[in-house]
Amino acid sequence: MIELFEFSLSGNSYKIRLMLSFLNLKYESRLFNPIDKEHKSEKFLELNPFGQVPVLKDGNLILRDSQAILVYLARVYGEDHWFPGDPTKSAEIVAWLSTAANEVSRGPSALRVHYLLGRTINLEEANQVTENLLNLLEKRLTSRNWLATDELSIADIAMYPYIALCHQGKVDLSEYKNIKKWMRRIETLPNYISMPGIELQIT
Ligand SMILES: N[C@@H](CCC(=O)N[C@@H](CS)C(=O)NCC(=O)O)C(=O)O
Repeated sequence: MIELFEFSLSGNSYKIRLMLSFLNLKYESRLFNPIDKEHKSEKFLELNPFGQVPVLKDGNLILRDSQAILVYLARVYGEDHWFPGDPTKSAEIVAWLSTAANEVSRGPSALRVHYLLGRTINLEEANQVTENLLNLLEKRLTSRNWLATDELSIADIAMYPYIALCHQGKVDLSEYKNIKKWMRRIETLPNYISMPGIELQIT
């Protein structure tokens, strides 16, 4: 049995929900409310000493970190396009997983937490990182459908949530036409699921 420890409004948790849905995998959600601090309990720290969601349990295996979980799900349950064995393609995908953990986290994700939850951040830096990231994505998506390879991969899943939630961090995507088309491409895939806060490009 697969179990997912998650928050409903966590973009990193949503990445995994989305991937599980695309892979048509059944799982049991262990939904925490961040206010209850269950993710800091002794019991949960045994699963993830960082005290963060998401955590995935698959039988006896316990995995933390949304990027690592995406790799695992792709390799164990997914077709090759999700995380190809080809060294060049997989390296390109890992570069985007790193971007999701670094620039996305320091940029759009930080802005969202600031405006939604009032967390103190370096606003100037977060806005600068976000602007650089969006310009780079917009340029990259000029002549390609997917971020890392010619096919949908876990790079797209890792990057999508916090870009789709950008407006919650007061970032306007209306001028980023290629990014919007890429989001629409993801949102029209079979088994796509949304999360609270996402404004679909479909309409
Ligand atoms: N690199 C981790 C980051 C996980 C993370 O930041 N999780 C947030 C929710 S999106 C969390 O659990 N925050 C609670 C805390 O840090 O105390 C991942 O990608 O899974």
